[in-house]
Amino acid sequence: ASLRQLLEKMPKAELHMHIEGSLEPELIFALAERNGVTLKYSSVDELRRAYAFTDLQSFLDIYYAGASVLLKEQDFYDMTRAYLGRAHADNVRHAELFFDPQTHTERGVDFGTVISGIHRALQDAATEWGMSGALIMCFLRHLSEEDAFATLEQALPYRDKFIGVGLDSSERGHPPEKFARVFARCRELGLRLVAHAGEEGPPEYIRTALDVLKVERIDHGVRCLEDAELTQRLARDKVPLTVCPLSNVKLRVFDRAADHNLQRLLDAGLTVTINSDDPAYFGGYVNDNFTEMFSVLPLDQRHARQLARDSFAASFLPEQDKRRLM
Ligand code: ES4
Ligand code: ZN
Repeated sequence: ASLRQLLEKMPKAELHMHIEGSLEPELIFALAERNGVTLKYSSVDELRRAYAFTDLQSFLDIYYAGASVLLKEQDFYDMTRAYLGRAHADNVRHAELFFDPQTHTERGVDFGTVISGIHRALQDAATEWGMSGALIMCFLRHLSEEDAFATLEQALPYRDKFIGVGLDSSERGHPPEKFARVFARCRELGLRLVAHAGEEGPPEYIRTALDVLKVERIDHGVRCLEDAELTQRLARDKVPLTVCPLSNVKLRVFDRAADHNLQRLLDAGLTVTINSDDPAYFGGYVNDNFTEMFSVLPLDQRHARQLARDSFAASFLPEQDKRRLM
């Protein structure tokens, strides 16, 4: 079989996907209509044309505007169902999804509405497709530590519906240390910990995410290669990096796909996984991320199998489930 067929067919886990980033323009317009929300854009095409980003912030502004159409439990269900169906078609067998409660609670949507709709779609995907899934609640790092603590309080009645916490949104100027105390509390609660670091921010943020927040995976982390000592540590400790190639190109972390450092990360002995980040905004789902990288970089079948295996190894699945899926 061709390399492309192998990439598409091989079972994989997706570990870095913001569910709000899976809202396709068509669904944004359908939900806006259903909920009587007025958008700044007059058509699907006009909205899609606005997806010309210059950096992380220019994307986040549009991403939060798109999420404004989500009001009811069914909206969160429909969004998640659409993503899981698409992921199932890409042979994703396990998905760990980020969600951003503060984007919704700030607009007056109840925390329970958000998590119940998303969680119900995960249950249905498990029943219908045998897909497993889990939720990771992200704190928006441009907001305060106090806001993060208030969000954690709202989440506690739903503790059985999510497995961990993460940190996302504007990275520069919002170092991991800002959330040291809230992550310490989450750790005491037995939550799994991850954080976005080293996407636009410096390698130092990767170091403090590990040392201060005590995260188990780094989301993105591509800028680690600027620091040889940090790179060696990540390799030695097998800290997974959840890399999102098409995202990095769209947000100009790298100018072109061929400039992406994925091959160098692998050559450095790092544990890397391939993910879609915000697939509706960045031009593709997880298989598109694989096929683009394998078409522009000299990667082979062995790399493909390693990336698939590490996607399960780096997941928060129990060991026996990992072994079953790998
Ligand atoms: C995000 Cl690409 C990226 N980086 C940081 N925060 C995010 N939220 C959604 N996508
Ligand atoms: Zn992300």
